[in-house]
Amino acid sequence: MKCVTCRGPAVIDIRRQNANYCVDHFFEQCRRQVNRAISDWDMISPGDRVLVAVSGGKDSLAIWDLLVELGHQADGLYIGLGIGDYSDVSGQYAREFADSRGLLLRTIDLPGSYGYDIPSGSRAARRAPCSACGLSKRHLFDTAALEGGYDVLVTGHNLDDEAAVLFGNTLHWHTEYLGRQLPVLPARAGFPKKVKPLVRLTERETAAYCVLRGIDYLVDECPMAAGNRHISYKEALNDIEVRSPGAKHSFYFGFLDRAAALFTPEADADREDLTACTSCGAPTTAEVCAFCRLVDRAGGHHPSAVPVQLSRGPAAGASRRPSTNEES
Ligand code: Q46
Ligand code: ZN
Ligand code: ZN
Repeated sequence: MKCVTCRGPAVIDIRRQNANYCVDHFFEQCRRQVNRAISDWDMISPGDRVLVAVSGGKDSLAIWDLLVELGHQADGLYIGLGIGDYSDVSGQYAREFADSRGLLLRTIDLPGSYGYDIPSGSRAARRAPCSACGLSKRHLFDTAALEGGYDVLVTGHNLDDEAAVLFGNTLHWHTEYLGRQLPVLPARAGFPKKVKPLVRLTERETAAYCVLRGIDYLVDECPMAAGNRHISYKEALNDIEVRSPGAKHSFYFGFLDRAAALFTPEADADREDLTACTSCGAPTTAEVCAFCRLVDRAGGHHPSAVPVQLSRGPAAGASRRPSTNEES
């Protein structure tokens, strides 16, 4: 197997491109795909302050690494969800990555600051764990990006994620979601600009990128993911991809090119009636936003001070700055 660029020994084949790459040209390929996503959709401008939503998994660490490699000023935000060992270990991977590169990692501890964790909070609130978790993460990432003065919030959604969500939304014709399933959502009152620069790479490629770059990440699936339909959609698409390489790519990018705009009026109309939550000020269609209602039902509370902790680990040779709960 030879690299398509230099004819040296290849370490990975990418069937949808009918191409193999050596280590260096695979890195170059990953950077090129991320750069292309950023420029095609105007995701990040030079000098933007970027906040990366970091889980400790391969995708979020790969995109954080790629953005820094591409010269962007990117901090990370990790949310401790209180999902037992899974959260403890994922937090360690996020901190180790930041420490090894001297990057700024912000952290929010959900149980410590809001008084509930995902397993017990979702039970008390009678919500599926991933629903309570997704709602909590969206609210906290959005709020932290706005309060931290960031220009853009980056998430590590890759092509497999986006194709699987598209598959589910199409299967059930959730047209209001289809109109919002874009790689960029512009900033609006109460929401930061949100972008997904990994949409041109699959999760196999982000995993290979981490392994080849020496990035340690949490391989285990979240224990609360069992029964999540998203996983079965991914498996179905993987089966199709084996027989028809490139199917995921053409499904997702064909949707963006030819169909997404048909659904945006419905998605936009959904968002016209937003007012400020009387409890936290976040945009909502009700008097109190879904996050504040979740906190109440989960038996939690709202923190009196900004709950974001900052830490910048030492790069090689640098001295560690102690964590602080003050905004920089
Ligand atoms: S962390 Fe949260 Fe995921 Fe775990 S509970 Fe579900 S949504 S599966 S990305
Ligand atoms: Zn090569
Ligand atoms: Zn609220």
